[in-house]
Amino acid sequence: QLRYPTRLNCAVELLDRNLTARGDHPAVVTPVETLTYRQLAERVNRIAHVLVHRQGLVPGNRVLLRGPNNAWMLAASLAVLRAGGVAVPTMPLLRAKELGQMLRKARVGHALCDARLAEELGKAATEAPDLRHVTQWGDGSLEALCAAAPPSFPACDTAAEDVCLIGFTSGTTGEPKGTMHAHRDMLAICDAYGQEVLRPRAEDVFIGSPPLAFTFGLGGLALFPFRVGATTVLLERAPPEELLSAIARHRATICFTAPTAWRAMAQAVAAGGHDVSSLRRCVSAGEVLPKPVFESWQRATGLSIMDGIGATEMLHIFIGAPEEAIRPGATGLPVPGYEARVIGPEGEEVPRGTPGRLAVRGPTGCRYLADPRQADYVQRGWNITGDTYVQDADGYFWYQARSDDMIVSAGYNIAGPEVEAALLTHPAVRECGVVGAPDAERGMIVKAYVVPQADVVADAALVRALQEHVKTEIAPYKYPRAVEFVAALPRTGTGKLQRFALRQMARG
Ligand code: 3SK
Repeated sequence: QLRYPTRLNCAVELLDRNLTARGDHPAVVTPVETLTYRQLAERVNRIAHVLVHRQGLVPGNRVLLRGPNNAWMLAASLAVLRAGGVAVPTMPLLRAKELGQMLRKARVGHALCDARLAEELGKAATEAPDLRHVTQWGDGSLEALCAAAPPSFPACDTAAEDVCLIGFTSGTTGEPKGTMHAHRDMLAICDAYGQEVLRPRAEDVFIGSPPLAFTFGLGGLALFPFRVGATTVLLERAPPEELLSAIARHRATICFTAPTAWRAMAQAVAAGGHDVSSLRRCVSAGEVLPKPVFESWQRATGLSIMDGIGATEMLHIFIGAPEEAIRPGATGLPVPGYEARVIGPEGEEVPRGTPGRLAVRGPTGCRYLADPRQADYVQRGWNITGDTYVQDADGYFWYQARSDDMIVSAGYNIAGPEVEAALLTHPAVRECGVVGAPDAERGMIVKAYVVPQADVVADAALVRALQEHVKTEIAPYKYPRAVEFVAALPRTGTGKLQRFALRQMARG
Protein backbone atom coordinates (compact mmCIF):
# COMPACT_ATOMS: atom_id res chain seq x y z
CA GLN A 1 0.00 0.00 0.00
CA LEU A 2 1.47 3.35 -1.06
CA ARG A 3 1.01 6.12 1.50
CA TYR A 4 1.65 9.82 1.00
CA PRO A 5 1.20 12.91 3.18
CA THR A 6 -2.14 14.67 2.69
CA ARG A 7 -0.38 17.87 1.52
CA LEU A 8 1.90 17.14 -1.38
CA ASN A 9 3.20 18.92 -4.46
CA CYS A 10 4.75 16.37 -6.80
CA ALA A 11 7.03 18.93 -8.44
CA VAL A 12 8.68 19.50 -5.04
CA GLU A 13 9.13 15.78 -4.51
CA LEU A 14 10.57 15.27 -7.98
CA LEU A 15 12.87 18.29 -8.15
CA ASP A 16 13.61 19.94 -4.79
CA ARG A 17 14.44 16.64 -3.15
CA ASN A 18 17.36 16.30 -5.57
CA LEU A 19 18.77 19.77 -4.96
CA THR A 20 20.83 19.10 -1.83
CA ALA A 21 22.61 15.92 -2.84
CA ARG A 22 22.39 16.17 -6.64
CA GLY A 23 22.01 19.88 -7.46
CA ASP A 24 24.99 19.78 -9.84
CA HIS A 25 24.04 16.44 -11.44
CA PRO A 26 22.65 16.68 -15.00
CA ALA A 27 18.86 16.43 -14.86
CA VAL A 28 18.09 16.92 -18.54
CA VAL A 29 20.30 16.67 -21.61
CA THR A 30 19.15 17.74 -25.09
CA PRO A 31 21.07 18.29 -28.34
CA VAL A 32 21.17 22.02 -27.54
CA GLU A 33 21.52 22.27 -23.75
CA THR A 34 22.22 20.44 -20.51
CA LEU A 35 20.55 21.56 -17.28
CA THR A 36 21.62 20.38 -13.84
CA TYR A 37 18.92 19.80 -11.25
CA ARG A 38 19.64 23.31 -9.88
CA GLN A 39 19.37 24.91 -13.34
CA LEU A 40 16.21 23.00 -14.17
CA ALA A 41 14.63 24.00 -10.85
CA GLU A 42 15.48 27.65 -11.58
CA ARG A 43 13.87 27.50 -15.01
CA VAL A 44 10.80 25.83 -13.53
CA ASN A 45 10.59 28.54 -10.85
CA ARG A 46 10.86 31.36 -13.38
CA ILE A 47 8.11 29.88 -15.57
CA ALA A 48 5.91 29.36 -12.50
CA HIS A 49 6.49 33.02 -11.63
CA VAL A 50 5.42 34.10 -15.15
CA LEU A 51 2.28 31.95 -14.94
CA VAL A 52 1.23 33.26 -11.52
CA HIS A 53 2.47 36.85 -11.45
CA ARG A 54 2.21 37.85 -15.13
CA GLN A 55 -0.72 35.70 -16.24
CA GLY A 56 -2.73 35.54 -13.02
CA LEU A 57 -2.85 31.74 -12.77
CA VAL A 58 -4.57 30.52 -9.60
CA PRO A 59 -4.50 26.94 -8.26
CA GLY A 60 -6.66 24.62 -10.31
CA ASN A 61 -6.39 26.65 -13.55
CA ARG A 62 -5.70 24.47 -16.58
CA VAL A 63 -2.66 25.12 -18.74
CA LEU A 64 -2.32 23.60 -22.20
CA LEU A 65 1.24 22.51 -22.99
CA ARG A 66 2.39 22.05 -26.55
CA GLY A 67 5.92 21.25 -27.58
CA PRO A 68 8.30 18.51 -28.68
CA ASN A 69 10.48 16.73 -26.13
CA ASN A 70 12.91 19.42 -24.99
CA ALA A 71 13.98 21.19 -21.80
CA TRP A 72 11.40 23.98 -22.21
CA MET A 73 8.50 21.55 -22.55
CA LEU A 74 9.76 19.66 -19.51
CA ALA A 75 10.29 22.79 -17.41
CA ALA A 76 6.92 24.24 -18.45
CA SER A 77 5.16 21.03 -17.38
CA LEU A 78 6.85 21.02 -13.98
CA ALA A 79 6.18 24.76 -13.55
CA VAL A 80 2.44 24.23 -13.97
CA LEU A 81 2.51 21.56 -11.24
CA ARG A 82 4.66 23.69 -8.92
CA ALA A 83 2.29 26.64 -9.33
CA GLY A 84 -0.72 24.45 -8.45
CA GLY A 85 -2.11 24.49 -12.00
CA VAL A 86 -3.36 21.52 -13.98
CA ALA A 87 -1.18 20.51 -16.93
CA VAL A 88 -3.01 19.63 -20.16
CA PRO A 89 -0.24 18.25 -22.39
CA THR A 90 -1.04 17.81 -26.08
CA MET A 91 0.69 15.70 -28.69
CA PRO A 92 2.76 17.82 -31.13
CA LEU A 93 1.04 16.33 -34.18
CA LEU A 94 -2.49 17.32 -33.17
CA ARG A 95 -4.34 19.78 -35.38
CA ALA A 96 -6.64 22.71 -34.63
CA LYS A 97 -9.78 20.57 -34.59
CA GLU A 98 -8.48 18.21 -31.90
CA LEU A 99 -6.81 21.02 -29.92
CA GLY A 100 -10.06 22.99 -29.97
CA GLN A 101 -11.99 20.02 -28.54
CA MET A 102 -9.47 19.74 -25.71
CA LEU A 103 -9.35 23.48 -25.00
CA ARG A 104 -13.12 23.65 -24.72
CA LYS A 105 -13.60 20.41 -22.81
CA ALA A 106 -10.95 21.26 -20.19
CA ARG A 107 -11.89 24.97 -20.17
CA VAL A 108 -8.24 25.84 -20.58
CA GLY A 109 -7.31 29.41 -19.59
CA HIS A 110 -3.55 29.44 -20.25
CA ALA A 111 -1.24 27.90 -22.83
CA LEU A 112 2.53 27.52 -23.06
CA CYS A 113 3.58 26.57 -26.57
CA ASP A 114 6.69 26.00 -28.65
CA ALA A 115 6.68 28.72 -31.34
CA ARG A 116 7.10 26.10 -34.08
CA LEU A 117 3.76 24.54 -33.10
CA ALA A 118 1.83 27.75 -32.52
CA GLU A 119 -0.05 27.90 -35.82
CA GLU A 120 -2.59 25.13 -35.12
CA LEU A 121 -3.05 26.38 -31.55
CA GLY A 122 -3.73 29.86 -32.93
CA LYS A 123 -6.49 28.47 -35.17
CA ALA A 124 -7.99 26.45 -32.29
CA ALA A 125 -7.87 29.48 -29.96
CA THR A 126 -10.42 31.37 -32.04
CA GLU A 127 -13.09 28.96 -30.81
CA ALA A 128 -11.89 28.54 -27.22
CA PRO A 129 -13.48 31.36 -25.23
CA ASP A 130 -11.74 30.54 -21.92
CA LEU A 131 -8.21 30.74 -23.35
CA ARG A 132 -6.85 34.13 -22.23
CA HIS A 133 -3.05 33.77 -22.11
CA VAL A 134 -0.88 32.11 -24.74
CA THR A 135 2.89 32.43 -24.29
CA GLN A 136 5.44 30.93 -26.65
CA TRP A 137 8.97 29.75 -26.15
CA GLY A 138 11.49 29.34 -28.94
CA ASP A 139 10.79 32.85 -30.32
CA GLY A 140 12.26 34.61 -27.27
CA SER A 141 8.94 35.56 -25.59
CA LEU A 142 8.90 33.16 -22.63
CA GLU A 143 12.68 33.36 -22.49
CA ALA A 144 12.52 37.17 -22.00
CA LEU A 145 9.81 36.92 -19.35
CA CYS A 146 11.85 34.27 -17.55
CA ALA A 147 15.01 36.39 -17.67
CA ALA A 148 13.13 39.08 -15.75
CA ALA A 149 11.63 36.63 -13.23
CA PRO A 150 13.30 35.51 -9.97
CA PRO A 151 14.97 32.07 -9.85
CA SER A 152 13.00 30.98 -6.80
CA PHE A 153 9.28 30.45 -6.42
CA PRO A 154 7.44 29.04 -3.39
CA ALA A 155 5.59 25.89 -4.47
CA CYS A 156 1.82 25.94 -4.15
CA ASP A 157 0.65 24.01 -1.07
CA THR A 158 -1.45 21.45 -2.93
CA ALA A 159 -3.26 18.42 -1.52
CA ALA A 160 -2.02 15.00 -2.57
CA GLU A 161 -5.45 14.37 -4.09
CA ASP A 162 -5.55 17.63 -6.09
CA VAL A 163 -5.73 17.04 -9.82
CA CYS A 164 -2.52 18.17 -11.54
CA LEU A 165 -2.76 16.51 -14.97
CA ILE A 166 -5.45 16.03 -17.59
CA GLY A 167 -4.20 13.51 -20.13
CA PHE A 168 -6.33 13.35 -23.25
CA THR A 169 -6.95 10.09 -25.05
CA SER A 170 -9.03 9.69 -28.19
CA GLY A 171 -12.10 7.57 -27.61
CA THR A 172 -13.52 5.12 -30.13
CA THR A 173 -15.81 7.84 -31.42
CA GLY A 174 -12.89 10.22 -31.88
CA GLU A 175 -14.29 12.53 -29.19
CA PRO A 176 -11.25 12.96 -26.89
CA LYS A 177 -11.61 11.92 -23.26
CA GLY A 178 -9.73 13.80 -20.52
CA THR A 179 -8.29 11.57 -17.80
CA MET A 180 -7.56 13.32 -14.51
CA HIS A 181 -4.61 12.45 -12.31
CA ALA A 182 -3.55 13.83 -8.93
CA HIS A 183 -0.18 14.84 -7.44
CA ARG A 184 -0.01 11.55 -5.54
CA ASP A 185 -0.53 9.56 -8.76
CA MET A 186 2.65 11.03 -10.25
CA LEU A 187 4.60 9.54 -7.35
CA ALA A 188 2.57 6.33 -7.19
CA ILE A 189 3.63 5.23 -10.67
CA CYS A 190 7.27 5.85 -9.72
CA ASP A 191 6.91 3.88 -6.52
CA ALA A 192 4.94 1.02 -8.12
CA TYR A 193 6.16 0.31 -11.68
CA GLY A 194 9.33 2.38 -11.19
CA GLN A 195 10.64 0.92 -7.93
CA GLU A 196 9.18 -2.58 -8.21
CA VAL A 197 9.68 -3.41 -11.90
CA LEU A 198 12.09 -0.96 -13.54
CA ARG A 199 14.28 -0.37 -10.47
CA PRO A 200 16.21 2.68 -11.68
CA ARG A 201 19.33 4.07 -10.00
CA ALA A 202 20.64 7.62 -9.57
CA GLU A 203 23.44 6.96 -12.11
CA ASP A 204 20.98 5.93 -14.84
CA VAL A 205 20.63 7.86 -18.10
CA PHE A 206 17.08 7.59 -19.51
CA ILE A 207 16.31 8.00 -23.20
CA GLY A 208 13.45 7.18 -25.57
CA SER A 209 10.94 8.25 -28.17
CA PRO A 210 7.47 8.69 -26.59
CA PRO A 211 6.34 12.32 -26.35
CA LEU A 212 6.27 13.90 -22.88
CA ALA A 213 2.64 14.69 -23.77
CA PHE A 214 1.88 10.94 -23.69
CA THR A 215 1.87 9.52 -20.17
CA PHE A 216 4.17 6.69 -21.34
CA GLY A 217 6.77 9.37 -22.12
CA LEU A 218 5.99 11.56 -19.11
CA GLY A 219 6.66 8.64 -16.75
CA GLY A 220 9.57 7.12 -18.64
CA LEU A 221 11.41 10.31 -19.52
CA ALA A 222 10.61 12.61 -16.58
CA LEU A 223 8.94 11.13 -13.50
CA PHE A 224 10.91 7.88 -13.15
CA PRO A 225 14.34 9.49 -13.64
CA PHE A 226 13.59 12.44 -11.35
CA ARG A 227 12.20 10.24 -8.57
CA VAL A 228 15.73 8.79 -8.19
CA GLY A 229 17.84 11.82 -9.20
CA ALA A 230 18.89 10.33 -12.55
CA THR A 231 19.41 12.02 -15.95
CA THR A 232 16.98 12.15 -18.85
CA VAL A 233 18.00 12.68 -22.48
CA LEU A 234 15.25 14.40 -24.52
CA LEU A 235 15.21 14.18 -28.32
CA GLU A 236 12.75 16.18 -30.40
CA ARG A 237 12.83 13.52 -33.08
CA ALA A 238 13.75 9.95 -32.27
CA PRO A 239 13.32 7.63 -35.25
CA PRO A 240 15.15 4.31 -34.65
CA GLU A 241 18.48 5.25 -36.30
CA GLU A 242 18.69 8.54 -34.38
CA LEU A 243 17.67 6.86 -31.15
CA LEU A 244 20.47 4.31 -31.60
CA SER A 245 23.08 7.02 -32.23
CA ALA A 246 21.85 8.97 -29.22
CA ILE A 247 22.03 5.87 -27.00
CA ALA A 248 25.69 5.48 -27.96
CA ARG A 249 26.48 9.21 -27.70
CA HIS A 250 24.95 9.65 -24.23
CA ARG A 251 25.79 6.17 -22.91
CA ALA A 252 22.09 5.76 -22.11
CA THR A 253 21.20 2.96 -19.71
CA ILE A 254 17.35 2.83 -19.86
CA CYS A 255 15.40 3.17 -23.10
CA PHE A 256 11.63 3.56 -23.56
CA THR A 257 10.11 3.04 -27.01
CA ALA A 258 7.42 1.15 -28.92
CA PRO A 259 7.66 -2.34 -30.52
CA THR A 260 7.99 -0.99 -34.08
CA ALA A 261 11.11 0.92 -33.03
CA TRP A 262 12.53 -2.07 -31.11
CA ARG A 263 12.05 -4.14 -34.28
CA ALA A 264 13.86 -1.60 -36.49
CA MET A 265 16.63 -1.14 -33.90
CA ALA A 266 17.16 -4.90 -33.63
CA GLN A 267 17.67 -5.08 -37.41
CA ALA A 268 20.05 -2.11 -37.38
CA VAL A 269 22.12 -3.45 -34.46
CA ALA A 270 22.31 -6.90 -36.09
CA ALA A 271 23.61 -5.23 -39.27
CA GLY A 272 26.47 -3.75 -37.23
CA GLY A 273 27.93 -0.34 -36.44
CA HIS A 274 25.88 0.50 -33.34
CA ASP A 275 27.08 0.54 -29.75
CA VAL A 276 24.28 -0.18 -27.28
CA SER A 277 26.57 -1.66 -24.64
CA SER A 278 25.54 1.03 -22.12
CA LEU A 279 21.89 -0.15 -22.02
CA ARG A 280 20.66 -2.19 -19.07
CA ARG A 281 16.85 -1.76 -19.33
CA CYS A 282 14.72 -1.77 -22.52
CA VAL A 283 11.04 -0.94 -22.01
CA SER A 284 8.30 -1.46 -24.59
CA ALA A 285 4.65 -0.37 -24.39
CA GLY A 286 1.98 1.33 -26.45
CA GLU A 287 1.05 -1.84 -28.31
CA VAL A 288 1.73 -5.54 -27.94
CA LEU A 289 5.37 -6.64 -28.25
CA PRO A 290 5.52 -9.56 -30.72
CA LYS A 291 7.67 -12.43 -29.49
CA PRO A 292 9.87 -12.38 -32.66
CA VAL A 293 10.79 -8.77 -31.88
CA PHE A 294 11.77 -9.72 -28.32
CA GLU A 295 13.88 -12.56 -29.72
CA SER A 296 15.60 -10.54 -32.44
CA TRP A 297 16.58 -7.79 -29.95
CA GLN A 298 17.89 -10.42 -27.55
CA ARG A 299 19.89 -12.09 -30.36
CA ALA A 300 21.33 -8.76 -31.46
CA THR A 301 22.18 -7.35 -28.02
CA GLY A 302 21.85 -10.01 -25.34
CA LEU A 303 19.25 -7.78 -23.64
CA SER A 304 15.61 -8.57 -22.79
CA ILE A 305 12.84 -6.12 -23.67
CA MET A 306 10.50 -5.45 -20.75
CA ASP A 307 7.01 -5.45 -22.25
CA GLY A 308 4.16 -3.71 -20.44
CA ILE A 309 0.58 -2.61 -20.86
CA GLY A 310 -0.47 0.81 -19.69
CA ALA A 311 -3.26 3.22 -20.38
CA THR A 312 -3.72 6.96 -20.18
CA GLU A 313 -6.67 6.16 -17.88
CA MET A 314 -4.30 4.35 -15.47
CA LEU A 315 -1.47 6.88 -16.03
CA HIS A 316 1.20 4.25 -16.70
CA ILE A 317 2.08 0.56 -16.94
CA PHE A 318 0.06 -1.77 -14.69
CA ILE A 319 1.10 -5.18 -16.07
CA GLY A 320 4.73 -5.96 -16.82
CA ALA A 321 7.57 -8.06 -15.48
CA PRO A 322 10.91 -7.33 -13.86
CA GLU A 323 13.90 -8.54 -15.86
CA GLU A 324 14.20 -11.91 -14.07
CA ALA A 325 10.49 -12.79 -14.44
CA ILE A 326 10.00 -12.00 -18.16
CA ARG A 327 8.17 -14.62 -20.25
CA PRO A 328 8.71 -13.82 -23.94
CA GLY A 329 5.36 -13.23 -25.66
CA ALA A 330 3.47 -12.55 -22.40
CA THR A 331 2.79 -9.01 -21.21
CA GLY A 332 3.63 -10.08 -17.67
CA LEU A 333 2.16 -9.98 -14.16
CA PRO A 334 0.27 -7.22 -12.34
CA VAL A 335 2.68 -4.52 -11.17
CA PRO A 336 2.94 -4.80 -7.33
CA GLY A 337 0.13 -2.67 -5.88
CA TYR A 338 -2.21 -3.44 -8.82
CA GLU A 339 -4.62 -6.34 -9.25
CA ALA A 340 -5.69 -7.61 -12.67
CA ARG A 341 -8.25 -10.19 -13.81
CA VAL A 342 -9.87 -11.41 -16.99
CA ILE A 343 -13.64 -11.00 -16.93
CA GLY A 344 -16.64 -12.24 -18.88
CA PRO A 345 -19.66 -10.33 -20.18
CA GLU A 346 -21.27 -10.06 -16.71
CA GLY A 347 -18.08 -8.85 -15.05
CA GLU A 348 -17.37 -12.29 -13.56
CA GLU A 349 -13.79 -13.57 -13.45
CA VAL A 350 -13.36 -16.25 -16.11
CA PRO A 351 -11.27 -19.43 -15.59
CA ARG A 352 -7.57 -19.29 -16.39
CA GLY A 353 -6.96 -19.92 -20.09
CA THR A 354 -10.27 -18.31 -21.15
CA PRO A 355 -10.17 -15.07 -23.13
CA GLY A 356 -12.05 -12.07 -21.77
CA ARG A 357 -11.86 -8.38 -21.06
CA LEU A 358 -8.88 -7.22 -18.96
CA ALA A 359 -9.90 -5.46 -15.72
CA VAL A 360 -7.47 -3.76 -13.35
CA ARG A 361 -7.42 -1.76 -10.11
CA GLY A 362 -4.68 -0.22 -8.06
CA PRO A 363 -3.11 2.99 -6.77
CA THR A 364 -3.96 4.88 -9.99
CA GLY A 365 -7.17 4.67 -11.98
CA CYS A 366 -9.57 6.30 -14.30
CA ARG A 367 -11.38 9.55 -13.54
CA TYR A 368 -12.68 11.04 -16.78
CA LEU A 369 -13.34 14.76 -16.95
CA ALA A 370 -17.11 15.20 -17.27
CA ASP A 371 -17.64 12.16 -19.44
CA PRO A 372 -20.52 9.64 -19.35
CA ARG A 373 -18.08 6.98 -20.51
CA GLN A 374 -16.80 6.87 -16.90
CA ALA A 375 -19.52 4.36 -16.03
CA ASP A 376 -18.35 2.03 -18.82
CA TYR A 377 -14.70 2.25 -17.88
CA VAL A 378 -14.97 1.87 -14.09
CA GLN A 379 -17.34 -0.80 -12.80
CA ARG A 380 -17.45 -1.90 -9.15
CA GLY A 381 -14.03 -0.34 -8.59
CA TRP A 382 -12.41 -2.15 -11.52
CA ASN A 383 -11.07 -0.32 -14.58
CA ILE A 384 -12.34 -2.20 -17.62
CA THR A 385 -9.81 -1.87 -20.41
CA GLY A 386 -10.56 -2.29 -24.10
CA ASP A 387 -8.20 -5.27 -24.41
CA THR A 388 -8.92 -8.96 -24.57
CA TYR A 389 -6.47 -11.09 -22.57
CA VAL A 390 -5.91 -14.64 -21.36
CA GLN A 391 -4.34 -15.35 -17.97
CA ASP A 392 -2.32 -18.57 -17.82
CA ALA A 393 -1.99 -21.06 -14.95
CA ASP A 394 1.05 -19.20 -13.59
CA GLY A 395 -0.80 -15.88 -13.52
CA TYR A 396 0.86 -14.34 -16.60
CA PHE A 397 -1.31 -12.18 -18.88
CA TRP A 398 -1.25 -12.81 -22.65
CA TYR A 399 -2.66 -10.20 -25.05
CA GLN A 400 -5.26 -11.42 -27.57
CA ALA A 401 -6.84 -8.46 -29.31
CA ARG A 402 -8.35 -5.02 -28.98
CA SER A 403 -11.95 -5.29 -27.78
CA ASP A 404 -13.21 -2.14 -29.41
CA ASP A 405 -12.90 -0.30 -32.69
CA MET A 406 -9.63 1.40 -31.91
CA ILE A 407 -6.89 0.86 -34.47
CA VAL A 408 -3.46 0.57 -32.88
CA SER A 409 -0.91 1.42 -35.58
CA ALA A 410 2.79 1.71 -34.77
CA GLY A 411 1.89 2.61 -31.18
CA TYR A 412 -0.70 5.24 -32.10
CA ASN A 413 -4.31 4.76 -31.05
CA ILE A 414 -6.51 5.82 -33.94
CA ALA A 415 -10.30 5.87 -33.80
CA GLY A 416 -11.81 4.58 -37.06
CA PRO A 417 -14.90 6.82 -36.81
CA GLU A 418 -12.73 9.93 -36.55
CA VAL A 419 -10.95 9.08 -39.81
CA GLU A 420 -14.33 8.39 -41.42
CA ALA A 421 -15.55 11.82 -40.35
CA ALA A 422 -12.48 13.43 -41.92
CA LEU A 423 -12.89 11.48 -45.19
CA LEU A 424 -16.55 12.38 -45.42
CA THR A 425 -15.67 16.08 -45.65
CA HIS A 426 -14.06 15.39 -49.07
CA PRO A 427 -16.46 16.06 -51.95
CA ALA A 428 -15.57 12.81 -53.77
CA VAL A 429 -16.62 10.58 -50.85
CA ARG A 430 -20.18 9.33 -50.62
CA GLU A 431 -19.76 6.81 -47.80
CA CYS A 432 -16.83 5.24 -46.04
CA GLY A 433 -15.84 2.79 -43.32
CA VAL A 434 -12.45 2.68 -41.63
CA VAL A 435 -10.90 -0.32 -39.85
CA GLY A 436 -7.48 -1.72 -39.01
CA ALA A 437 -5.76 -4.03 -41.50
CA PRO A 438 -2.93 -6.32 -40.36
CA ASP A 439 0.53 -5.07 -41.30
CA ALA A 440 3.90 -6.71 -40.64
CA GLU A 441 5.67 -3.41 -40.02
CA ARG A 442 3.15 -1.33 -38.00
CA GLY A 443 1.05 -4.10 -36.42
CA MET A 444 -1.99 -2.53 -38.09
CA ILE A 445 -2.59 0.15 -40.64
CA VAL A 446 -5.62 2.35 -41.12
CA LYS A 447 -7.63 1.07 -44.08
CA ALA A 448 -10.52 3.01 -45.59
CA TYR A 449 -13.28 1.49 -47.68
CA VAL A 450 -14.72 4.32 -49.76
CA VAL A 451 -17.87 4.50 -51.84
CA PRO A 452 -17.12 7.35 -54.27
CA GLN A 453 -19.65 9.86 -55.56
CA ALA A 454 -21.21 8.80 -58.87
CA ASP A 455 -19.39 11.27 -61.10
CA VAL A 456 -15.81 10.90 -59.82
CA VAL A 457 -12.94 8.83 -61.24
CA ALA A 458 -11.83 6.46 -58.50
CA ASP A 459 -8.15 6.10 -59.33
CA ALA A 460 -4.71 6.31 -57.68
CA ALA A 461 -4.77 10.11 -57.90
CA LEU A 462 -7.97 10.15 -55.85
CA VAL A 463 -6.39 7.82 -53.25
CA ARG A 464 -3.54 10.29 -52.84
CA ALA A 465 -5.94 13.23 -52.69
CA LEU A 466 -8.00 11.55 -49.96
CA GLN A 467 -4.89 10.74 -47.95
CA GLU A 468 -3.65 14.33 -48.17
CA HIS A 469 -7.11 15.58 -47.25
CA VAL A 470 -7.21 13.53 -44.03
CA LYS A 471 -3.75 14.80 -43.11
CA THR A 472 -4.98 18.39 -43.23
CA GLU A 473 -8.17 17.62 -41.27
CA ILE A 474 -6.74 15.65 -38.34
CA ALA A 475 -3.32 14.60 -37.02
CA PRO A 476 -1.37 13.31 -40.06
CA TYR A 477 -0.48 9.94 -38.49
CA LYS A 478 -4.19 9.02 -38.64
CA TYR A 479 -4.37 9.06 -42.46
CA PRO A 480 -5.46 5.83 -44.20
CA ARG A 481 -2.38 4.10 -45.58
CA ALA A 482 -4.68 1.88 -47.64
CA VAL A 483 -7.79 3.03 -49.51
CA GLU A 484 -10.07 0.66 -51.40
CA PHE A 485 -13.02 1.80 -53.51
CA VAL A 486 -16.18 -0.28 -53.15
CA ALA A 487 -19.69 -0.06 -54.61
CA ALA A 488 -21.41 -0.37 -51.22
CA LEU A 489 -20.61 -0.86 -47.52
CA PRO A 490 -21.89 -3.84 -45.48
CA ARG A 491 -24.75 -2.58 -43.30
CA THR A 492 -27.22 -4.08 -40.83
CA GLY A 493 -30.95 -4.01 -41.46
CA THR A 494 -31.20 -0.79 -39.50
CA GLY A 495 -28.48 0.75 -41.63
CA LYS A 496 -25.58 0.44 -39.17
CA LEU A 497 -22.14 -0.11 -40.60
CA GLN A 498 -20.97 -3.69 -39.99
CA ARG A 499 -17.47 -2.99 -38.86
CA PHE A 500 -16.71 -6.66 -38.17
CA ALA A 501 -17.47 -7.44 -41.84
CA LEU A 502 -15.07 -4.70 -42.96
CA ARG A 503 -12.43 -6.06 -40.58
CA GLN A 504 -12.86 -9.50 -42.15
CA MET A 505 -12.43 -7.96 -45.61
CA ALA A 506 -9.29 -6.15 -44.41
CA ARG A 507 -7.84 -9.42 -43.10
CA GLY A 508 -8.19 -10.76 -46.65
O1 3SK B 1 -1.47 3.73 -23.78
C1 3SK B 1 -0.50 3.03 -23.50
O2 3SK B 1 -0.28 2.06 -24.19
C2 3SK B 1 0.45 3.34 -22.36
C3 3SK B 1 1.46 2.48 -22.16
C4 3SK B 1 2.33 2.68 -21.13
C5 3SK B 1 2.23 3.74 -20.31
C6 3SK B 1 1.24 4.63 -20.52
C7 3SK B 1 0.33 4.44 -21.55
C8 3SK B 1 -0.73 5.46 -21.73
